[in-house]
Amino acid sequence: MPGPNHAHLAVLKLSDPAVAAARRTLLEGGRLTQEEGVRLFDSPVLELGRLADACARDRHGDRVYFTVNRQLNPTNVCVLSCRFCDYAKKPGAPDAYTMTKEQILAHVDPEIHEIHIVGGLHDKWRFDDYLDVIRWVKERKPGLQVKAYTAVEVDFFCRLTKKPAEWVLEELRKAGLDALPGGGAEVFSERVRRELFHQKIGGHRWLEIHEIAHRMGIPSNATLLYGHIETRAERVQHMILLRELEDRAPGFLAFIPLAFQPGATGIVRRQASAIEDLKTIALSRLVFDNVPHVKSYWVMLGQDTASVALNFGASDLDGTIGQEKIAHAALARSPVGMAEEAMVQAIREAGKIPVQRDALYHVVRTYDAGGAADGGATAATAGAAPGAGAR
Ligand code: V47
Ligand code: SF4
Repeated sequence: MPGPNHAHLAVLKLSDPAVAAARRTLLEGGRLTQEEGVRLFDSPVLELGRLADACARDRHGDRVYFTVNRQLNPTNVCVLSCRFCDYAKKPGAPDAYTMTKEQILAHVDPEIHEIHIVGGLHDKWRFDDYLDVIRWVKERKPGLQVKAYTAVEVDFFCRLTKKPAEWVLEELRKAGLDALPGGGAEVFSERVRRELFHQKIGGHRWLEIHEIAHRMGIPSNATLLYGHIETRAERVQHMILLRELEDRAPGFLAFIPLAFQPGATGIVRRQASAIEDLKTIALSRLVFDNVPHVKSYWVMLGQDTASVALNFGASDLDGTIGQEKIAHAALARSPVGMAEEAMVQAIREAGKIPVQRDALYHVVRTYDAGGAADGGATAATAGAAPGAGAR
């Protein structure tokens, strides 16, 4: 992967001394340390955003990526009880569900390029049931890219089968897995884990599973759940641990800060402010000199903040999604899905060029830059060769 040039960074004028110092560090090929990252959180948000936007533009020009995808959550039955999760239900609970094959296949729309599969740790399912979900989806649409099962689920499959992660990942790949999603990472802090998700794997195991996947050639994403009881120092520490993993075993496609939805969890009274969201997105872009994309996940940020974040270092808007369930179980106010035209329009309104991608960032279609807000999607280029991924 070629590193970014510094054309935008080189000409950027900044007035805040700490942000200007960060610019000099990055321009000289240096990296932000934990201490610098934490201090930058106190800098003016617009200065941080200008620096992060210059970094994103040096990598991707004005291109912002999205995909036409569906989220498939085959079951909300989960044997764990993470305090922040309003989605999971106990076996036998009145609102617990497990989809049939027909219900699963109904998510495989002909026009999608990616399916994102994630769900609960079911008390009755065997590993083969989870493999079947991928097999059925792949049989219905062989070209569809499958981003499925978090490291938490992979670890659960290891315990179900008593096999190592390499074996489990190879079976998933044989069934049709193309990439791992970034969920389940939460925040790599033992203090927070003890408080909010003590039954779930910790940071060490999450990082180990993604490292194994990357070494096997399976790319993945990484998330950070923020805006609950974590500190800013824990957020930056989380990013640096991921940056170190990417140095050791490259394979991350995108980093995705997930804004905690308080819902009925009682953990905090309200969601992080839009300023805190934008600072977290900008900081991510500045810390990750080795991960191609920072994703502005509109489902949890809300459409307005997600759109503004495209000028604060984010270069990806995830996808159209369809029926999102996890954030909406926690009362997220964003729509449950977004049409392709609305995605194109949001990207254009941010002054950027919409690019439709598949799960592995191969370009499906580039829309013209002319910001006509009529949603008219005129293809400038289409069907770029596989391998033309925007890494
Ligand atoms: O791991 C659970 C989080 C994650 C809440 O890889 C919550 O492209 C906010 O990881 N408020 C699943 N978040 C979603 C996820 C994801 C989403 C989009 C794209 C990708 C990708 C990955 O959702 C869980 C957990 O961290 N979560 N409850 C909540 N109340
Ligand atoms: Fe289960 Fe995942 Fe919810 Fe935890 S976050 S309770 S593992 S579905």
